[in-house]
Amino acid sequence: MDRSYIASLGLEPVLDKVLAGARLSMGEGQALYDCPDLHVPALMARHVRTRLHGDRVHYVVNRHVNPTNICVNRCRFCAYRRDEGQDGAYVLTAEEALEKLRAAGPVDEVHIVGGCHPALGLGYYEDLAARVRAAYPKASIKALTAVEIDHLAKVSGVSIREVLDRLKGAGVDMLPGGGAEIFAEGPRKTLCPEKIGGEAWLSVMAEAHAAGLRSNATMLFGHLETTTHRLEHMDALRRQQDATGGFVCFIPLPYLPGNNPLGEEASGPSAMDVLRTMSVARLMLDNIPHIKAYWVMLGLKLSQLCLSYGADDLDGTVVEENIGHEAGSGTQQALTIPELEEAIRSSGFTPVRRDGLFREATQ
Ligand code: V47
Ligand code: SF4
Repeated sequence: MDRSYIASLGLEPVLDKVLAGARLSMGEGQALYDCPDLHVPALMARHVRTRLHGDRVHYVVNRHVNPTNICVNRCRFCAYRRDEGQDGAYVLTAEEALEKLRAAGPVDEVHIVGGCHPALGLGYYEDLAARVRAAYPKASIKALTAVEIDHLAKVSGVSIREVLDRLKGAGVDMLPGGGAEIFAEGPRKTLCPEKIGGEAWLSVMAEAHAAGLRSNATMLFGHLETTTHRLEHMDALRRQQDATGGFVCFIPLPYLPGNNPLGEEASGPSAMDVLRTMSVARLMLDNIPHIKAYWVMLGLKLSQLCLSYGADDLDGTVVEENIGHEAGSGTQQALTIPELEEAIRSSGFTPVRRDGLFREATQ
């Protein structure tokens, strides 16, 4: 592939900007989505990921804890939530959550996320975070999405800033990127009408960054949205990042259609769409350092391919995952360190073990 081939596709100006490290416009992002040859955005994205990370691919030794699946919201894509009293509904005590963590052995990151419970208040989560911090003094604690933070503020009758400050005081380092879904109002109203809107999600993140917490950002794709909606989502994130700088990693999540009502209308993105979206994300999000190929939802093989399309992180050992698996993810529940490292090496990259904030973790 040479410059004349890229020029024949009308993408030479985009190539020049990518090589110069200049910001791509929405129109240029659209041109990358519309380019008939998937390998053109891929090569550009690979150039950027190499500039940022060399041949390094990150992974994390982590454990997910889902404190409750009881949720007042009814997102149409969710297979995880339950009503209070419904079969399978649960709330873990802090001790039960700790027990699950202990069973996983040493971890560098604890990922805490769950439903918006109608009554569980800030005290429960503060206590949980403090106990996790005491048991794992060095691990990163990544806890509660912007949606859960907003919900907790309402349930506990305190400000969002107070929720954030108290969680930080209890040991939380960062927020996971969930709940962003797709910011565009049209699809968002159909997908998750009870959830806070895109602006509110971004505003919670801005407050988190101001409070000294870092965070990730997700985008759920392959359902009712268009590629323009995806580009708007990415643009909103990069504008937020210009202002507050706290996003560490972007995670494009492929919609999984199992066991949820939306599955009657949408089937999730194709593998080609996943790969292209990784590349476009790497190219558009010039100010977010990391792009994650979340193997739990993508499958390990497609995640490995994503590494050549702009992603530099595979996420982690995980141990137990409910949100994707209840929605039909066919992947296993956990990967070992040797399995993750081998997956990275056999894709042509060098594995780097990290913590939640992407600081190198020692064995
Ligand atoms: O916000 C729910 C998604 C998210 C489905 O920050 C679904 O490092 C696909 O955000 N198909 C929660 N996705 C998970 C999440 C996450 C995961 C891993 C790492 C990080 C991180 C964040 O899961 C929700 C929603 O977008 N989700 N249902 C589904 N059917
Ligand atoms: Fe509740 Fe989250 Fe499921 Fe929405 S995606 S219903 S907020 S658990």
